[in-house]
Amino acid sequence: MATDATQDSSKAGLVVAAYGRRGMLETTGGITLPYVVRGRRLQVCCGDSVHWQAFSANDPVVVSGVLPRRNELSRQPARGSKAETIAANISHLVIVMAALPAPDLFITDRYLCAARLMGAQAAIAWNKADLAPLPGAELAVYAAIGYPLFPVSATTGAGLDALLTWLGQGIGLLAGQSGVGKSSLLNRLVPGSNTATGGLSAASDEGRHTTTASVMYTLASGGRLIDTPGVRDFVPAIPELRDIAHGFVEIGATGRNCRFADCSHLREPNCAVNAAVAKGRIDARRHESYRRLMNLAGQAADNVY
Ligand SMILES: Nc1nc2c(ncn2[C@@H]2O[C@H](COP(=O)(O)OP(=O)(O)OP(=O)(O)O)[C@@H](O)[C@H]2O)c(=O)[nH]1
Ligand SMILES: [Mg+2]
Ligand SMILES: [Zn+2]
Repeated sequence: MATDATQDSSKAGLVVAAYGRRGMLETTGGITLPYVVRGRRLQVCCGDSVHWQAFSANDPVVVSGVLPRRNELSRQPARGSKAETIAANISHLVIVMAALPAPDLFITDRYLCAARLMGAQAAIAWNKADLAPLPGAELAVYAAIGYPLFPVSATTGAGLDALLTWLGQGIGLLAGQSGVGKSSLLNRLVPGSNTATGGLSAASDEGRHTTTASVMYTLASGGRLIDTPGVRDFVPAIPELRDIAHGFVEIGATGRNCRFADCSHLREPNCAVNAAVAKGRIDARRHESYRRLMNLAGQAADNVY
């Protein structure tokens, strides 16, 4: 909250990188400055709009307030742990996938769920298309429920114009498994950004977790793009279990026809969602994905509260 009494003399800024109490912000004039957060209570993350003041030319500027967030992407790291905010004020979430590391569609579903619940547009970028073409059959379910699929290559640059057009002037965020090429895409889209990239582990074909913090860059279009650390798993922080159904667009829509208004679409009688799964109108794996997330989020809630 921007409640600081000194806020009148403070200036506006945009957090482009946050490392705990410190980070980098961009002034309204487009200058990037190091900052430190005042006080213990203020939580600052990449994408936050903040108030800041300069007290001495040699010290980092001091962030004294955070404007209300339009939304935030948060994850539930482990049972009983507090949710971790990855970034705030996101308009477009790009889930990056590739043939290697092997895609985990459950992770994709959970990012899509998080995006929908936070009110961000979402799309899938199939990277490394130079190595393996977009698996149309496997990903058809996503096109069918309305998500754009962009085959791209950070190596050749193929497909990036379409992705850039979709991103527009918003604040985009690259999410996905470690090693799918998020930082490589960022480097290709923002020449000179020199973000570190890493190979895959020879033993496991998994990423090496090269990126360790979310960092925002500016695209030539003026839009923004945030590179995030890759994940091995992703469980969105969703306080209300009943919201999860609305994060799965086809389940939320079909669920309006269930017999019980508070139907969880798991085992209730006269569940329109279960009927649609039985008829093949809702993808059974997506429904399984929904069921698993309900279980995981339920366990997390049991442990936190
Ligand atoms: N052939 C090919 N290789 C790519 C492409 N994009 C990335 N790579 C390779 O994939 C590996 C991982 O790339 P990164 O950009 O570090 O992946 P990341 O998603 O940022 O990984 P984390 O930071 O660990 O989450 C590197 O060896 C890249 O060279 C691509 O389009 N084609
Ligand atoms: Mg990276
Ligand atoms: Zn139902």
